[in-house]
Amino acid sequence: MEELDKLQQFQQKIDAEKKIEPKDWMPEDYRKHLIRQISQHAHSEVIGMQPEGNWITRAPSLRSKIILLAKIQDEAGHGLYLYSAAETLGISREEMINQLHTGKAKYSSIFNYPSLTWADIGAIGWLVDGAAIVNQVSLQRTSYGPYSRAMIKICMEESFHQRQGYEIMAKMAQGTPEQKEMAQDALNRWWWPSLMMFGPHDNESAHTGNAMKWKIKRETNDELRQKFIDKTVQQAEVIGLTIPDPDLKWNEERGHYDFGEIDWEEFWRVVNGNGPCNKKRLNHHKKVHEEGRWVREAAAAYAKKQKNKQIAA
Ligand code: FAQ
Repeated sequence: MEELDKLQQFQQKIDAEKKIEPKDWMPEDYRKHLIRQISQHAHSEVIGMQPEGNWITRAPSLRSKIILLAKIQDEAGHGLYLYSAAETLGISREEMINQLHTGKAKYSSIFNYPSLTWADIGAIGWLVDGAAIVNQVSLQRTSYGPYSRAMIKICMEESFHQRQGYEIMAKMAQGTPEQKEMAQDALNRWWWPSLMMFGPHDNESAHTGNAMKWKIKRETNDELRQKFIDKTVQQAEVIGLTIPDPDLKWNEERGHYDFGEIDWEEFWRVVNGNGPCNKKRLNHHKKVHEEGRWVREAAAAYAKKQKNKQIAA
């Protein structure tokens, strides 16, 4: 009875749009659901640095190099806010990294595609950050306080990222025919994987039911995907690029664009570890994590020393 009362009060709080904070009572399933989603979100931010890091040394100008460096550094920061938010739910950073390394925890499918040309850096900023913003703006209203606050800060930075990418695409689309071709080729390769970022259709999405009931998610996978498409089609038109979907068509009645079917086989193949770069991304993370062990140990030893000094004083 006591447990039922607590559950009822918890749901009432959620329904009244009140935030759940780390020390509040919460059902175990809510806690686990959040740890899964927030830690996977954090891993995505950190693994997401790899395709862009590939181009730091080859950025075509000092200006673009500085901007790209700042953007990638922001992604590391986003990962840290999110790991901290997940830690408030009672899981350690070490455990989360271990779950990533053993394949228990996922990260976004999108980062398993290669960044082959400089135009890909434009496409990542424009489409991948653009999709991330649509999802994260919605998550600003998520029911868990620390996650919601992390999202507010992240969204402010993310809008610069989207513009950085769109600027690259716009410049290339208005450049030489070869540059325009590179921009179109990048759009062709990144469009469908960007739509996959929103996850499976709602009727195939195992977690959406609970996520919506607990207001962890505020909009479903399909609703967010549609929002992203509606926003992005016009942006492509403005810079003279063509979205690679012959079925894309404005539907006056629905007030939305209709679009073609996503290749779900490809999606699940990538999610299950068999995309073009899955092994490379994970192996790189493991290697760098091991190489950085001494830094973490030194920082922890220094913190301990400072604490002991304070206690002695
Ligand atoms: N990739 O039942 P659902 C960024 C999994 S941040 C891989 O629908 P849910 C910034 C899902 O985990 C990008 N796996 O799941 C940036 C579940 O498996 P599980 C990351 C996927 O959680 C830009 C299973 O399929 N953003 O890009 C994917 O309700 C540039 C069933 O799916 C976030 O993480 C996928 N695309 O909905 C950084 C946002 N989709 O866990 C660097 C927060 C689904 O049972 C450079 N997360 N799965 O093993 C979310 O909004 C949700 O977790 C979804 C998935 C929408 C991703």
